[in-house]
Amino acid sequence: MYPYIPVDHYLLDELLPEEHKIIRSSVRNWISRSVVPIIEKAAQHHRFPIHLVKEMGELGILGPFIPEKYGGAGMDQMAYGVIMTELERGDSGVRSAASVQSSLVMYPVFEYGSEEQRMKYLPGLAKGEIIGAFGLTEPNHGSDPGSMETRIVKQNGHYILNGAKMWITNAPVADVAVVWAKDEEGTVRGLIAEKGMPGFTAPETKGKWSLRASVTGELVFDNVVIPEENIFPDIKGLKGPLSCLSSARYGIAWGAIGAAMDCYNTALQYSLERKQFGKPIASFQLTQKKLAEMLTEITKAQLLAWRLGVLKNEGKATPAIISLAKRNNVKMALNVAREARQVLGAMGITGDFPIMRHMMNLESVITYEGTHDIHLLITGQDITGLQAFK
Ligand code: TGC
Ligand code: FAD
Repeated sequence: MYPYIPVDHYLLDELLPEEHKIIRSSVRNWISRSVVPIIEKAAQHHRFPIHLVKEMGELGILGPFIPEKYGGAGMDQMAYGVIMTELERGDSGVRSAASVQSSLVMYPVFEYGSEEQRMKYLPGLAKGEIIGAFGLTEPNHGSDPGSMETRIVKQNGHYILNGAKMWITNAPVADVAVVWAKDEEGTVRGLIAEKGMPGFTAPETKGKWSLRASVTGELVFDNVVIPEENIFPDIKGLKGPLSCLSSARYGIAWGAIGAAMDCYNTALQYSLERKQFGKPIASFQLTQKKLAEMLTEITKAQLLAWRLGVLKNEGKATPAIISLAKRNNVKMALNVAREARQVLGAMGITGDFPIMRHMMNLESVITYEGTHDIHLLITGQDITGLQAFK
């Protein structure tokens, strides 16, 4: 394993305020100290290192954009992005845990929850003492969540929840789940289900070849009684869950760069050391082509993420421009991982280096939070005004 040398070919550091560099360096050090030494084994053994969630809470990086009053760090969107890049340098599964907690659980509780819900859940989520999950996808409805079948029905002052969610990050270990379901009028509503509610189970999805250091499962609801106070009062319609996705997709656009940088860094250092035909393989033009193209694509993705961060801070980042960046940067990272693996030859397929793990992880990242093709269609709709989904 090589020392980590992050890419900054266009001196983007000069654009980052000191406070962002401080948080970045604390996350970077934590990844080097607490994640890198254990993550390959966790992935090989298909085990989620759950203690990392509490450690992220202690670092103050869960819900970093949530106001301090509710236990968050009160930081801006650029800080959130910078944190995500560092986390995904460690592993997409670690970034996933942080994405779900921050963008998919804390964000809706803060944005759409009552004051009681905010005070009840946010401080524990920020500390990593409570683990959250987000249930939108169903067995029959992935790209098209608007057709969801999960239902709530009002009865004697509470709601009865029935249905199932699938492919849910953290489901088996979650204490709370933000769940999206349709009411009797067919309107999408959000609610908080708690572990231990009778009729609520969360079986694990086993045998994944991707995100093996992250835990995934189902959320199954069989006549679960949901008290009225667990329903989000302030949001109705599909824009509720989709706005959470905008926050998470923004983080992923930054995060994927971390995985790409780790792969590029590994390939560069390996190619300078490895000799064939009496020379370092880095001296061959074809290796240099791979390295030069990786660096170029990482740099373009960094510029995209940085500008997106500025726009997000200014409230100008539309869902469509977030989609464009998520799509571009994840595909970039997957391409970089594939090229980097080739530079290492046979060694590239082993767990001695992080590349194969990143590559397999990125196969999920390119699928979740909207597939590569769904994001293309979102961009298509943005530029033509015509939607091609249906
Ligand atoms: P459509 O009619 O386009 O939109 C319905 C309403 O929502 C608004 N909207 C958004 N608002 C905020 N953010 C967004 N990204 C939004 N996209 C749309 C829209 O303006 C409209 O508002 P209103 O006021 O008019 O009602 O909805 P549609 O049914 O046609 O669907 C559009 C489509 C296909 C783009 C959408 O359904 C979609 O994005 N599908 C992909 C599904 C997806 O991404 N699922 C992700 C599940 S969560 C996950 O994967 C977590 S991984 C976690 C991890 O480990 O990191
Ligand atoms: P489908 O929607 O069945 O799509 C299959 C293929 O058809 C894709 O290639 C897709 O692009 C294509 N397709 C679909 N519709 C169209 C169209 N209109 N035009 C052209 N092509 C189309 N979900 C959650 O709610 N919460 C989570 O925490 C969560 N975590 C996840 C963790 C992992 C590891 C994974 C793999 C998934 C997770 N998901 C989660 C689910 C994820 O969001 C969905 O897998 C994703 O939205 C795609 O849905 P699907 O898998 O059902 O694929």
